[in-house]
Amino acid sequence: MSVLSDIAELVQKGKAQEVADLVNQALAENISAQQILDEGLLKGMGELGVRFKNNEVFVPEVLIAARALNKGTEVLKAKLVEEDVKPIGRVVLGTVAGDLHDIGKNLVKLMLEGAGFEVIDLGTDVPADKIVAAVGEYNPDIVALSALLTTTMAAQGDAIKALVDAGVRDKVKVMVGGAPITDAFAKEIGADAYTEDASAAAEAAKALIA
Ligand code: B1M
Repeated sequence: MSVLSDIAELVQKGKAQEVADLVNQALAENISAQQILDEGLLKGMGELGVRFKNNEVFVPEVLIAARALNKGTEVLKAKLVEEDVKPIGRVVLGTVAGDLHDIGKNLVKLMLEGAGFEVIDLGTDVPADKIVAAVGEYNPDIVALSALLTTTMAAQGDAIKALVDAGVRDKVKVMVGGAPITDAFAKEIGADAYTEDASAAAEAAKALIA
């Protein structure tokens, strides 16, 4: 079995330290950070997601797997993020109100930082008024919003409306993403950009501030 399929399997078993060790081993074998992410860490979480949907595993197992995945991305971060680079822009990032999913958001953060952005991470379950307050406090170039549930995607629109109502919509670009989000939905709520994955999010952010 290859180191990448071992990583995918150990993510599903929630073995955080073993995952971190194997990520280090894969880097030592000159496997690219992107490949480790896609074919190891995310593949494992994707497979677990199918078992979660089929009621073969439940919330505790998924939480433990998420912790293992995060531990693996921490190891990759050193590789993906260049140190001592002057920020090219500032992003306020968060998962919207009612939504606790943060793995995709954390990947977006990693990729944005890798692309040279300073990222203010507001965390999960972030209400619209907190996003407006963060725009006032941090004066970001971009607000980036994640949503993973069909029941919380509307909160991205609520956040944009709150920015309009507060008179600060024109000061920032807004990017949205997350599994249920589509380009059509992003346009409908008045976002400036939608991307399907975290790497594309970093590219889109660079284009937005160009
Ligand atoms: Co949740 N969950 N979950 N869950 N969970 C999903 C999303 C679900 C699809 C599972 C399923 O039924 N198949 C389903 C949603 C159904 C729907 O709405 N259509 C679901 C559900 C129903 C729920 C609960 C309601 C379950 C319950 O309690 N009965 C509950 C809701 C809690 C809440 O938020 N209020 C819940 C809870 C949880 C856990 C807490 C157990 C855990 C989250 C742990 C954590 O995040 N720390 C969890 C997990 C892990 C999942 C699955 C298994 C994996 C999600 C994930 O992290 N994927 C997921 C099933 C699945 O996706 N296969 C599922 C990996 C991650 C890298 O992908 O976040 O999509 P993703 O990010 C992608 C892109 O979307 C994109 O980039 C990333 C890739 O590069 N992206 C952006 C994300 N944000 C972006 C922002 C951008 C651009 C791109 O620009 C700003």
